[in-house]
Order: sequence, then C-alpha cells, then structure tokens
Amino acid sequence: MPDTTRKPTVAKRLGNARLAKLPATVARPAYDRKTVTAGIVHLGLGAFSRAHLGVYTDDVLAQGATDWGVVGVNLRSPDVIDALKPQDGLYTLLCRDGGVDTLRVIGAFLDAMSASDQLDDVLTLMAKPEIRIVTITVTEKGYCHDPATGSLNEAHPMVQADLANPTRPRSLPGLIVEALRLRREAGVPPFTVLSCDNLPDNGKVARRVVTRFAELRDPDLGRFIGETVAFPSSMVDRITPATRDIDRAAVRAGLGMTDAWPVVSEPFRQWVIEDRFPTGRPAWDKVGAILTDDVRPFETMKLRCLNGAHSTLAYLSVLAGIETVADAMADPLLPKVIRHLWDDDLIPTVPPVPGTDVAAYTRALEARFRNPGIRHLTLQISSDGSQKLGPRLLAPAIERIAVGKAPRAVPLTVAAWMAFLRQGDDKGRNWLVVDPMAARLTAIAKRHADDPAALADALFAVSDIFPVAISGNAPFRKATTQHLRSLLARGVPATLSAFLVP
Ligand code: CS2
Repeated sequence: MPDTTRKPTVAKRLGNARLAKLPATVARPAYDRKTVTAGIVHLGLGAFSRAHLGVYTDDVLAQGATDWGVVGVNLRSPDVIDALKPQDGLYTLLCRDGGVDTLRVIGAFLDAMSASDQLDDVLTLMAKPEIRIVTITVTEKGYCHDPATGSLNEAHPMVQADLANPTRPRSLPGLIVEALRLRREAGVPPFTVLSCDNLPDNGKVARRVVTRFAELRDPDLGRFIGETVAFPSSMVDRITPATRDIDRAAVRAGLGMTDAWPVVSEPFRQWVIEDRFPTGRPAWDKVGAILTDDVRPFETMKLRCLNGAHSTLAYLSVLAGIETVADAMADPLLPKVIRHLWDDDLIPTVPPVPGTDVAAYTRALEARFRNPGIRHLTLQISSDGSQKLGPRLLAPAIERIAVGKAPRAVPLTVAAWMAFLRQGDDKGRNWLVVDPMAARLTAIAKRHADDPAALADALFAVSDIFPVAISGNAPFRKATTQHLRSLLARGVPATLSAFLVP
C-alpha cells in the first residue's frame, strides 16, 4: 500500500527568519535589516532595478547606512509583489559569468507594494518626510511621452484619465505629481526624482512629463514642481534577462530553500548618476557608482552602443529564428554586422567619455553579449521598438546625416524592424509584436505585407517614430527599402552577406 499520509516535501521559503540557514556559499545582507528604515521609494519593481539599484543600495547598507532602505512599488502587475512579500522583500541575485554562478541574497528592498491595489498606502508613504528619493525604472513607455519630442503625450489615455481624476492616479506622472502635492500640502520638502530608464537625458524627460502634467492639473502646482524638484539623470548598465523556471530551480538548489522570483544578471554593472540631490542621497559613490555633473557622454555611449546593438541583433535574430543574444553572437554574420554598426554609425557620434575608451567598451560588449550563462531572449529585447529605435539608433543616424555621412547599418535595423512588424514569415514562423503602438503598426504591416516599398513608405509616415530628418532623407529611405525588399525576398543570411560585401 502506498503511504498516503506522507506530505510531499515543499522547500521552505526565503525570508528574514531563514537568512541564518543559508549555505555559507551564498552572500547575504551584511547588516541587521531590523535597523534599516526606508529612504527611497522605487517605482517599477522589475528585474532590472533589483539587479541594479537593489545591489548598490545593499552595498551602502552594508557600509553602515541605516536610513536608505527601499520600498518597491509596481504601478500595474502585482505578480512580483506577491512573490516578494512573503519573503520580507528578500530575493536572490543569480550572477552568471559563463559557467560560473554566484548567489547573493539582497536585503535592500524592505517592502513591496502595488500602486493599483494599495494606492492610499503608496501615496501616504511617498508623502513621508523620510522618503527623500523616488527612483524609477518603468521602461520607456511608462513616461507617457511622445518618443519623437520627449514631451508629455497629453492625449495618452492614462494621462487623460489621471487629469480627470488626479487624486486616484494610475500613470507615472500622475502618481509623482499627487505625491508631491501631498508633501507640499503637509509642508514636507519634495523628494528627488531619479530616473534609471534607457532614455537620453532621462532626468529631463522625467522633469518634462511631471511638470507638464502638474501644469495641466494646476498651473501653480506646475510652477512649484518646476522650481523646487530635482530630476537628476542617470545611466544604468547591467544585462538582466527575464527569470525562467529553470533559474528558479537553480536558485532553489543553491539556497536550499525557495525564492519565488530571483533575478539573473551578468557580472558587469555600471551606474553613472548626476549628483543633484537637495535632500541627500545614499553614498552610492562609495560602492562603485560614478557621481558626476554630466551623465550625457556615458549615457550616449551606453544607449547607442549597447542598446542600439541589442535592438539590431533582436530584430534580425527574430526574423532569422535565433532565440538569444548569445546565439546571435555565435552566428557567422551577425557579429560582423554589429561591428559595422558600431564602427560606421555609432562610435563616431559618441562624445569623449571620461576615463573610457569607447571602442574598447564595444569590444567588451561583444564579450558580454557572448556570455553563455545569460539567456537573453531576442524577442524580449524586440519589444517596444516604437520607443527604442529613436534614442538608440535614429538619433545617431540623424547626427551622421547632419555631417554629410550616410548611415550604413541603421537602415538595415530599421528594415528588420519593419519586417518584424509582419509578425511572421513565409516559412510559417510567427511571433508577437509587443509595443504600445502595436495595433497601429501591425495593421500597417498587414496591409502592405507583400509590398516592401509600400510598407516602408507607410511606416516612414508614422511621425511619432520617424522625425523628418529620417523620413525626409532619400538615401536613408532608399537603403532601408532595399534591405526590406531583400529581407522579405531572400531572408536574413543572404541580406547580411550582401550587406557585408565591402
Ligand atoms: C535591452 C536592455 O531589452 C532591451 O531593450 O537593450 O534591457 C538592456 O539589456 C539593458 O539596458 C542593459 O543595461
């Protein structure tokens, strides 16, 4: 008879009470979490912030600071909240360097909250004087801005909804403005708003959308925010693929207990922050971050060279059926294409970066992209192209055009993105376009699926994405249309071979 009284063994869950039971090989908070209070509210509790802000801040806390703990807030999805709450905010960073894994439990996030389910609690917390910084990773689209101009998209449905009901905000600008209003009303100085998203001048974009939203709500509040709130810019650099169940299993084996949502990352990390914090900041500079007056050169380098190459690899790879960035780097042609992208189109547009050789940065990127421990899905990176193409690739292309040079590889990426919008190929493979403009873009792609010239024309006419400096440039259009024709008729390898012929 089988023994039916025995319950299946369920691995115990990570949490404060079990920190002491972790194996010696697993790093853990080197401080007493009970003594730490919150000084930061972080909006956008994705993997990226947990592999980045969480780690730097954990290091600061380990150096003895006690008033800079972080409370993570998600604007929409409650999943990560449900995972972290029972773990007292603890999670594991699984750092993968080729075949070598290291595990570290991070303690910097003291709590996790959902703005949609607990709006009152979130606003009360954001209005407290001890919260002196609000950090943000909500991805490009979370700013509700027009990617071509960087201004608030006033017609955005969430902006409209928040203007109609400003004390119950759902958008990023709406939430920050309501929290700042509550602080003003209570005589509490404003917090500093620190954007960590992949946007050029991300502090300026944050400032523009927040002050404009406030102005539309109440001109006096708009003026107050414009005059008193600091919005420093920052550049963050760490490759963090989405967590898979197989990663959860590896973490469970390493910890001897369950972590419902660990984070996977590469070893490399960089954070460059504009040093403008009127109400103080953690000593991030003591734990490896660069605090500076001017983030822009670092950000231009990273956004164009890393993210621009990522997007290029992503669209060409999805079309070619290549699943990960590491697999793309094992392709005989794709690494040569991104070398052209860097050397011909991007590096010449990057200003001098203090202490950094930009060409060496791109060589290091090749190695980072090849990291076999990081399974970064090309489909994941393909998302939100309408928001990403501009800052990553069209801006440098415009700069090249302005000095009389024809961009060489950027038209190929744009063509690959256009072909990608068809959501499938003639071999019966299909994929999904994830993008705030997906409905409009895929409808265009469907209408002109078999006519590359008409498809390119219709997409170049989307002025939210393509500024006139691109859409009105005949050589750029011609090169893009030729690549698109080739991609649709001959496929990726033949197109890349033709591209690589000197
Ligand atoms: C990627 C970024 O998904 C993407 O668009 O290019 O998430 C990239 O991995 C990070 O910016 C690296 O810091």
